[in-house]
Amino acid sequence: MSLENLLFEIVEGVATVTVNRPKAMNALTLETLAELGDVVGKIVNNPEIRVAILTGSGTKAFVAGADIAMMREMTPMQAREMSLRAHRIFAEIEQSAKPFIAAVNGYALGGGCELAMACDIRIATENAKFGQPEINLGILPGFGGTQRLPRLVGKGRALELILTGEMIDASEAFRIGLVNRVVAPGELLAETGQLARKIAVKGQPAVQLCKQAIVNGLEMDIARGCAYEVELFANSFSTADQQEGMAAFLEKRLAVFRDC
Ligand code: CO8
Repeated sequence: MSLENLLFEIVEGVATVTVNRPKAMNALTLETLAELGDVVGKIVNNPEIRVAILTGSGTKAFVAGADIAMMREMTPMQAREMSLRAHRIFAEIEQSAKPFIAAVNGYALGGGCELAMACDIRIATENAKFGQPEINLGILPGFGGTQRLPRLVGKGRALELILTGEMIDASEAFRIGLVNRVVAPGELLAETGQLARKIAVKGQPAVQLCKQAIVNGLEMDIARGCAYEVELFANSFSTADQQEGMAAFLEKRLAVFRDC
């Protein structure tokens, strides 16, 4: 698929996907979603890619939501179809064994906030703004916001954001745990890249088992989650990386992981 609305590059095992519709604040159309689905599939299936970064082009917006001009004429069936499509892509990001980092460079509203929340880690610039303004359009969040936001920040804060439709700035997003870190705008890609590379040099089986344990375990009660961890932990002892990691520590040298 040729990419008209996204930029995609891979450097040293780190893929960067940039939503590139700056004239519409990087709002997501059906075409943009189709391209995103295609690129996420490539990231998941390409063994050279170890970590992915999602960001928006320009300095104003990460993604200002689904494209309102496009949604305006939608029937309920079409809205359902678009919501389902996005849910499938966002679930693929979440369920992928590879870590996805959202580099939030401006407005992350509606579907944009939901895309950032489907990622595993969020880093925002000082000028970033987050919100679920769907209520002001007479609809509700349709790309997972009603589910992921309360899981990230708690029921009360999620209800307040979703029912008022008000935006919060990056420092408030940091305070409530919606983002991991806030950085100066000029430092976003360097900081995010540095974090991605720190993860990319780890042994991939361990990275993948950690993500699996946390993402799936969060949906379980604590007893089942801990039992799940026991099984994944045991699996990690069947890897060459476990032998290498422990031998390297005892021999006082850096580990050379082989991802197996
Ligand atoms: N859709 C379409 N166009 C947009 C969008 C959007 N979401 N956001 C901005 N634009 C366009 C504007 O229309 C404008 O276009 P033009 O220059 O042609 O007039 C251009 O981008 C620049 O925007 P502004 O002039 O408004 O710039 P400001 O700096 O004044 O404001 C804001 C920036 C605050 C981001 C403002 O544009 C805004 O509030 N945008 C809408 C945000 C919003 O409501 N997002 C939620 C959309 S709903 C959603 O995401 C639901 C997801 C689930 C969908 C389910 C499937 C059907």
